[in-house]
Amino acid sequence: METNDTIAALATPPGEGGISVIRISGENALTFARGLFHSIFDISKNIPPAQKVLFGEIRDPESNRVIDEVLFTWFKKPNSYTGENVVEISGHGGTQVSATLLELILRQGARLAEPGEFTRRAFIHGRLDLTQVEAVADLIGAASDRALNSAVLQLKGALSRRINNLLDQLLAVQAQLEAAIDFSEEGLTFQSRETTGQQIKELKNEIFSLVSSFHQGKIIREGLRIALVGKPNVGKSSLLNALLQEDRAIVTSIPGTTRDTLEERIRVKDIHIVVTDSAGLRDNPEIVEEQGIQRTRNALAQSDLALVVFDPSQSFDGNDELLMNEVGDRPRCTLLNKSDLEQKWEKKKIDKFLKGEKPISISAKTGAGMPDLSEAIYNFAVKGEQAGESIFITRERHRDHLQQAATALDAAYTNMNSGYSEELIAVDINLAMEHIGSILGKTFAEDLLDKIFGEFCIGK
Ligand SMILES: Nc1nc2c(ncn2[C@@H]2O[C@H](COP(=O)(O)OP(=O)(O)OP(=O)(O)O)[C@@H](O)[C@H]2O)c(=O)[nH]1
Ligand SMILES: [Mg+2]
Repeated sequence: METNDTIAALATPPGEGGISVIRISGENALTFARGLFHSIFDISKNIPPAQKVLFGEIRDPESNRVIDEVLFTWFKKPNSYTGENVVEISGHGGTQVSATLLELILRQGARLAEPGEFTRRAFIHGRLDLTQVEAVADLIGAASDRALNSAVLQLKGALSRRINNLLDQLLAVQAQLEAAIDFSEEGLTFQSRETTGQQIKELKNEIFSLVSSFHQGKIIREGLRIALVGKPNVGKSSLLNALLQEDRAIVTSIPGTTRDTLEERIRVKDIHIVVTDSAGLRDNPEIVEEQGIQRTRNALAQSDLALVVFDPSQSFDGNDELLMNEVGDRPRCTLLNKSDLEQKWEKKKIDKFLKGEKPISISAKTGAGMPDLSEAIYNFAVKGEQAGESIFITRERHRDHLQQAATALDAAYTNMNSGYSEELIAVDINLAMEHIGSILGKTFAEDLLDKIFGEFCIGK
């Protein structure tokens, strides 16, 4: 992608609004704006004061027709979002006004920006590292206060500092190893192998603790994914409706009512949740139902938490057994529904599945027990935060690099203890450093950038 031309785009959403902002970035940003913007402060002859707002109007240079009254801001490189010369023009928010304005700027010689290209330039000019770029996308997409908070922390460089700190420590270990390699024959003594080994182990543990924050980080960024599972007719769809407080899913007394998966969003306190209702699990289903059950399995596999629904008012059967097998050891919250009806079996029937977990009695019909369920969901969602980790890994990309770095350090530590040479250990330390560096974008592949910037809209 060309990076030395001047780009322009509408930075605000298209359509009618209070204002619309057009952003121009690149060497010629001011030159292109000069022919269009007129105010008491004559920018055709003078450089406008940086980061100060000027009031004036935009005129079509060919007809001299006034297009809009605007506010004009000039950012001189490198003190701008992209690190390049930037002009921002805020006009009245209207579809035609902003289209005409943009058209005039493009006619001066600017090129229409690609999605995310402004942020991409900020990255290329070192204004943001890759974790901060991702944080910009997360900030824009934040659907809850917690997601916003985490994105801001990351944008402010909290994760970058932690990662840079890891890099510094790895570099120090590397230096020790190099010194031992280079000067070993001169009889000089350095830090002992034990001490270096200990440092490697501590770094590995620190990285693992970041890796394990991903579970929580993902919930913060994307919301908690919950799958409602149970045999047919236990009241899964009724429970979805109760959680949503509206009649969203079809509920009937006929087992096998739900065929397709249904995904809905709810909020428990400040937790953003995606709940999926799907077909009841049972043996020997019909063809359509069979497909539905496959979707149930997918929903279960993708969930962070399964709400496992039993109905003790019906007899306990092989489908309840099937359910317990399907759920296995997944994180779950076990529910005994229809508490308003007479119970046919006792909770001890499922003791081997519960393994000490206390099931929650609810009634999707009367609403009994629903506050307990909300509380349990909330506690599950925030449990990692109470453990005190303040920085969370929110992206799989980060998790994967950290995981691989930790694996490399693990190998280095084992080799250290088995008496292997410093050269060999240095190879693994190097590998760990490459992975950690990749998180910040110190080394990257173009297609990775395309993927990351592809998340952005035009104008960002
Ligand atoms: N008394 C009582 N009836 C309930 C309760 N929850 C659900 N039901 C009834 O149980 C029947 C089945 O409810 P659904 O919500 O359709 O059950 P489901 O698990 O989604 O069933 P499938 O979609 O067939 O797998 C309906 O007649 C509901 O009205 C409850 O808490 N108490
Ligand atoms: Mg249903």
